[in-house]
This record gives sequence, structure tokens and C-alpha cells, in this order.
Amino acid sequence: MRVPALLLVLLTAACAGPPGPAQDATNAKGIASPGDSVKLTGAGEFTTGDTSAIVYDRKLAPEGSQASVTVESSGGQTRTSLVVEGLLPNRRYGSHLHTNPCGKKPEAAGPHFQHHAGQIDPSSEVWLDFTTDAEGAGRSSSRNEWTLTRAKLPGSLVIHSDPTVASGPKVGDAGARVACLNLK
Ligand SMILES: [Cu+2]
Repeated sequence: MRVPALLLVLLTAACAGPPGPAQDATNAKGIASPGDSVKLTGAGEFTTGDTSAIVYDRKLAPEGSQASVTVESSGGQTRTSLVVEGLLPNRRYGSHLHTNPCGKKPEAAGPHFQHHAGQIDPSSEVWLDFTTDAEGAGRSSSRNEWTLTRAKLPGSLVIHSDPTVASGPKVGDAGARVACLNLK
């Protein structure tokens, strides 16, 4: 039986929609066994007192700012999506997954998470730079062609003051750490 054209349009629209449950369709291909899939999430309003969603720079992440991140790893791919609200408007920020959980000090999150040790680029690391809109909201997503293993998971998402340097001697640099979100 042929799939009606209208249904196809609807299915396509669903896949092209914002990150969310619709992306689970990838898993339906059956490439990965259920045991291979890893899902991590983090969300919260950035405060100075809580280390699971902590702010280091109140100018660049004002009171009330918040973020939500989802990492879904299965079927040979890792898909990560980030949504932010309440940041400064019309501004570019850098953002990556880092190795360790957030802490009181910005350095607590450790270096960038890398799938290939020592390889600093968006195919080995998870880069989630974004530009905020006029309201200070923004989003980004990334797709990596590898899966996470439970023995080595990223611990946090860090938002930086500047866009990530993509090449040259300063590759991977993105300025000071503005805020951090724990992944669970
Ligand atoms: Cu970073």
C-alpha cells in the first residue's frame, strides 16, 4: 500500500520540527540495540547558589536566564540540542559539552568532552554555539557520528562569552565561562 502524499508531508514536517521526541524516529531503524542508547538531560535557571545550573557571569547570563539541553546517543550517532532563554539579546555565545559536572568555580567542569582524545573540532567535541534573538532566546543542535559509552560520559554543558574559534592556534577557545548546566 502506498503512503498517502498528505501523510508523507506530515511525517516530513514532524522530522524537520524542533528537537524533541520526534527525533526518536532515528532509533526505529533498529541499528542499535536498546542497551547501546544513552540519554542525558540538563535543565534549569542559572543561579549562584546551585551547582547544577550555575552562573559565573551575571552580566552575560542575567537573573532569570535558563537553559535546557538534551543528549541522545544511539544508532551510531549522538544528537545534542540546546535551548536558552533570558540571555543578552542579539549576541553570539560559545557552548560545548565538558567532561566534568559544574562546580562553584568555572574550571570545575574540566575541558571539552572529546570523543577522539586530543582532537579539537566539532566532529570530536560537541559544539553548541548559538546566537540569541531580540528576546535573548536561542537554540542550537549538533550531530556527531559516534555514540557515547557509559564509561565515558560528558558531565556538563558550558556557555562561554564568545563564539568558538574554529581553527588556528586558538582552536576551541570561546572566552570565559558564563554559566554551566549539569547533565544527568
Ligand atoms: Cu566549553
